[in-house]
Amino acid sequence: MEELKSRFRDKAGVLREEVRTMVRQHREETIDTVQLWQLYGGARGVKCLVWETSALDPYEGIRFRGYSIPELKEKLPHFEGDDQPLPEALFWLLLVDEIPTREQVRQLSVELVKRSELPSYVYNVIDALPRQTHPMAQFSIAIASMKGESVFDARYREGLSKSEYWEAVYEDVLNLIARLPRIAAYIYRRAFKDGKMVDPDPTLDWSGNFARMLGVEDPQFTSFLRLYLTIHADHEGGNASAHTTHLVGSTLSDPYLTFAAGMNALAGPLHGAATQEVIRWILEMNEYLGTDSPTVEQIESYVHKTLSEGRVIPGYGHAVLRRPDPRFIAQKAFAEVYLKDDPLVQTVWKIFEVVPPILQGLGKVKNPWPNVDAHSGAILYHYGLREFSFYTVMFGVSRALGTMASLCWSRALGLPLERPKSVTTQWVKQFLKEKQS
Ligand code: CMX
Repeated sequence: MEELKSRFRDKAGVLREEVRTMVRQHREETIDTVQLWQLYGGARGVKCLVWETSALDPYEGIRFRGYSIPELKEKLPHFEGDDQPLPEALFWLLLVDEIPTREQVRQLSVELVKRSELPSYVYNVIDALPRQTHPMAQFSIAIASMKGESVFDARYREGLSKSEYWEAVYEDVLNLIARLPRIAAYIYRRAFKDGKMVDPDPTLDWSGNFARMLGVEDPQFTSFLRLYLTIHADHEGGNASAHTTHLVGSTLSDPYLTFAAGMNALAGPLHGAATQEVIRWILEMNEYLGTDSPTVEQIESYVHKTLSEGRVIPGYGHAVLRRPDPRFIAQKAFAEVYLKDDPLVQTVWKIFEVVPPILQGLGKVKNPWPNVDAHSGAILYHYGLREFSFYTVMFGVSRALGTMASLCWSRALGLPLERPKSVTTQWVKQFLKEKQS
């Protein structure tokens, strides 16, 4: 058994016992109560699921197993000659709550290359779709098409015992993570380039190979990609893609269909597709204004125009965060070093100056600050990935690390089918009436 898997087995055994004892001893303990606004308000703030791999504080932002992004940048092993964290090192941390050594990460990178071969029908599935099919639809379909590869499904049919679910899920999860860059790169190259696939290089890491397969050989881009794939990996369990994955996984649907479901949630413009919407919005603004470098005043008037049309400003606001997103800040810091003269990047920074006071002035927006999606597209665009409909696929490749590590935990802890209770408005009215009488 490979080292990561055996470490996970040991950790999972311990936590499973702790949780069982805790639930037995504190079964009736109340944690928050749901208020009526939450019932109709997208369940904001309702604590109703367990997610071991990360936690989101409204003011501090995300912590992965307790580590902030600056701490991850310092503590996670780097690829030789680079100063950005390795996302597969983050996966190790998320799964077993330990910072891996450089050698452990190297072995994991090699393992991922070994598992990265795609069944040939996956290419055929993608090829059967019109080239202009949205890349997220292609991504989801390609992932779902691999259901037949699921180790979990095969072993479940043979009568797998519940205590062994995690092990079969772990195999699927590693295979899926290994394959995602190939799928994403094939979609990109087929839709927008020559359609030829580049094989991965076993001496490279997960991100290095992804950059190579995309056809972007600039080492600075690879370095950014390592940061990008690390910071997009996880954002606790309540966000739509993570929660969808958690929900579908709880039915014991296999990890391929489970993750594809999460990707369908990520594809919405209020969630991961905001990354494409930001660039679309900026390019539309530039075209409208007839410039590549709009002034602060010009941006201000365009923001007002967008709001007056009843549209949202993409890349701004968040359901949980109440400060600028540390993932935005991390990308800004990268761009300040390497891309400070890029006009699109400069526009992103001017938007950061202009939008928060305007949104604050509306009096209803709870978080006027930028989220992760406000910055990422401008950096990808700089390195030549100008086809912004592809950006959410990049986000999705990263999101596999957190959601799939969490899927392993859900099965290791034996979490049951998720099934919250819904009520009708009639029930709510009756409830209020009885309370008032
Ligand atoms: N521009 C304009 N209006 C906004 C806004 C924005 N960026 N963000 C919030 N609002 C509005 C809401 O639409 C809502 O208006 P109504 O009351 O008229 O319906 C009001 O402000 C209150 O919303 P909120 O409680 O502050 O925010 P929510 O938790 O309901 O929604 C989010 C959060 C992200 C959907 C919202 O801020 C938004 O639409 N942002 C733009 C899209 C975006 O960037 N999404 C990416 C989020 C990060 C990610 O998941 O990748």
